Amino acid sequence: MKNIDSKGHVTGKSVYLDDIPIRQNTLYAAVFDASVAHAKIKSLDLSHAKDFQGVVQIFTYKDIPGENQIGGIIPDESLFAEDEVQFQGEPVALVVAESEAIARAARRKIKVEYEELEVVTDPREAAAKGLLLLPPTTFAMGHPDKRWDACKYVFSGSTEMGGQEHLYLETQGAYCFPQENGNLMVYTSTQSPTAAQRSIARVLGTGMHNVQVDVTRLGGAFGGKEDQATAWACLAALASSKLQKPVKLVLSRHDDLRMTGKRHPYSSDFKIGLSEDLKILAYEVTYYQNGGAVNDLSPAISERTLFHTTNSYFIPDVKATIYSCKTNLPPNTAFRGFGGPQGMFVIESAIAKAAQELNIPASVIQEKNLLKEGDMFYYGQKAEQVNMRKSWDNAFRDFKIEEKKKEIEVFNNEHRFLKKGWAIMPITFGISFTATFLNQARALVHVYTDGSVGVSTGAIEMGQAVNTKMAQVASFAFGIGTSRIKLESTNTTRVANTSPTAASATADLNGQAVLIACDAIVQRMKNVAADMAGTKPEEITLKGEQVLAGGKATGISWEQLVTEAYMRRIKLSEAGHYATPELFFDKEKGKGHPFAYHVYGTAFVTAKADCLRGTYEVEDVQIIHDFGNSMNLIIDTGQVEGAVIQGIGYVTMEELAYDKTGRLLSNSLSTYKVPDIYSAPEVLVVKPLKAEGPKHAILKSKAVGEPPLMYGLGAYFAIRNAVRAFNTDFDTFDSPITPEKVLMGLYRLKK
Ligand code: LUZ
Ligand code: MOS
Repeated sequence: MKNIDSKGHVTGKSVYLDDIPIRQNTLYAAVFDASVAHAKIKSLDLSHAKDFQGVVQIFTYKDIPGENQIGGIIPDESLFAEDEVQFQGEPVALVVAESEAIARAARRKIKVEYEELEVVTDPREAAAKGLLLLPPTTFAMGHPDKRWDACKYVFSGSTEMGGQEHLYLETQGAYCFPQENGNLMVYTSTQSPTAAQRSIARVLGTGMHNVQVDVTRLGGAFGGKEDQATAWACLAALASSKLQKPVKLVLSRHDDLRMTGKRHPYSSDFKIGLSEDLKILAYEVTYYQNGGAVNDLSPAISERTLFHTTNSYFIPDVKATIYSCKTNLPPNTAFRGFGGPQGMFVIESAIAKAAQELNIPASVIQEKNLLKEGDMFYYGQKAEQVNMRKSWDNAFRDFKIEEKKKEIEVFNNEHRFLKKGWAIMPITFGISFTATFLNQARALVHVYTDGSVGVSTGAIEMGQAVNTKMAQVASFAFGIGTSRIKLESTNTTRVANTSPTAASATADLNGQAVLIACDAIVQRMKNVAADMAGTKPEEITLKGEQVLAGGKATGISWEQLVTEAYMRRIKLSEAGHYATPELFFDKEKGKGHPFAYHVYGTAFVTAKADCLRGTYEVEDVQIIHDFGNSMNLIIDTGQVEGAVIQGIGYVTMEELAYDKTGRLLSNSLSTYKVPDIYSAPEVLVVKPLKAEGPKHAILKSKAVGEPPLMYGLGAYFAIRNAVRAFNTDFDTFDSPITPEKVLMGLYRLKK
């Protein structure tokens, strides 16, 4: 089944925030933001901007009727700066005017005097100065300290990993208008309508029941709208509520790039110990996470880094510590993978380091330590239905990796300035929000009298086709075609207290809620059908829009059944609630069962480097991916392909640059390059692993959003290996591996 949105997208009829028809008297807002990264505000002069023709009003923190507070996990984030700014791009004032152009022109007339304070942009410097967002967190199993002596080989090193801009096509924005009795209607491009609703209520000093948030779809998000969509919704809501007029606030691309946080850069230290036969016995890692100025989602992202510290390997003695460092950058935030890739990059670097010192391919060490059924993850969860080994073996078989390795060796011997490299990237990714309470969802299902069905859930459609999957679930439950099913917008009055659409878990959580709601309706309908067909409800099945009894046709159609149920005054609506069972986690101990299940897979990646120019190509990416029993292989494969390209961009060409003053230098699409079709690998193969899906996955179809992003890390190591085939002194672990770094590395001498 195709994405139900395909036609709308291709014809341009799909509705995004900017497609919502404008109401009369709509005003437009622009954010005036801090131009320095750390300073006291000595004075703020709004007078010239206020006098600007067409300006209606300018808001600052002084105009907030409730609290100037939008922190999601920890209340440390103000909506507007008060007397101090902490990053360039921090909102200081909101200009509301008759047009967007006027609002943006007028904000330039605002004058601020700053008394500049020390700017810290580097996480290690922040840690050294005690600038932490949170106390450091450690997860451990066993005692690496006591193991080093027993190890035949011990290696240590450091890694750097840059951040990543989300670059959703649709920038952040919101459109609000007042309703009767002080209520507010909010359209906003968010992964988390409930977070927007909650924060708006807090800022306005009102109840959540006075704020209705509605989302049709997003033009992409990738985590960038999990927490960071909230500010813009609050700003538009504040202006709309105060002025009692519709107010629209949409960030320009430049404003969005400058004002919003990104994936967290990490700087890390590792120590890895191996036995003579290359079993990893001990691993110790310290992460310095560049958190930006406030917490945002950093505590949860830190946790996921800790959870993915050992990637796809069993290691008996592990200790991992993370410092979430407070710097004067925009608050870094959720991004597809959510701290996972940063953790996996370090263990893969540690293995690569050991391999290069031992003069063997990293895959030899990887292979010997792959997670097996029943192994204990170092956070206390037992590994079950482990498909790691299987995906690895299938990759070797299906992609003829041994042959490919030999071909590459021959190629490298025959070419002086062209070198190829290869790498294998295994992934193991935990599915569930690491904050256990978020693993819940609700759905509201109506069967109308004509047999058509309306489904509302807490899931946000953001291009990942979750609505298509929800339609498939309802179609499966009712035994009817998807053309009868409509997915409603996500609206806080229909489905309340939603968890963000995040953590790859949205189809699972909301799908189960849809299934529960549909099944309750089906149960009631079966009673009616049994009565109509003169049999028992257990005998009834609904299939192909027909009622079957004992598997045989009854001649009763779905429509007839619905009509009869309605005439008998049977309830044809239901709200389903789902909470993932069996999850728990003790944060103090760092132990528990945080994930419903894991997603596994193996990617084989090859790259070619031009060792005169420093340029490179990722040639092949071939993947065995564990979809479980995919309910929609077209959509799921698309997710893998997109994630792989995004992952490759992350570790190759996407380089965020801030200067020492905390100014984003890569602040436009001419200075921040994302992969295009020319940088996509020539060969991208995604083969599904044949494996039973776990019971907590919706219809046994595994979560697919984030895990495959981490295959992209294989491109880093493949390119690095290609360059090392030319110069083995190129020995750093510094992502992204830009062509500049490759060029500088070609004739680099080991320190
Ligand atoms: N968001 C979140 C996430 O709030 N908690 C998570 O565990 C998570 N994991 C991945 C992506 N987003
Ligand atoms: Mo996310 S990184 O918002 O699943």
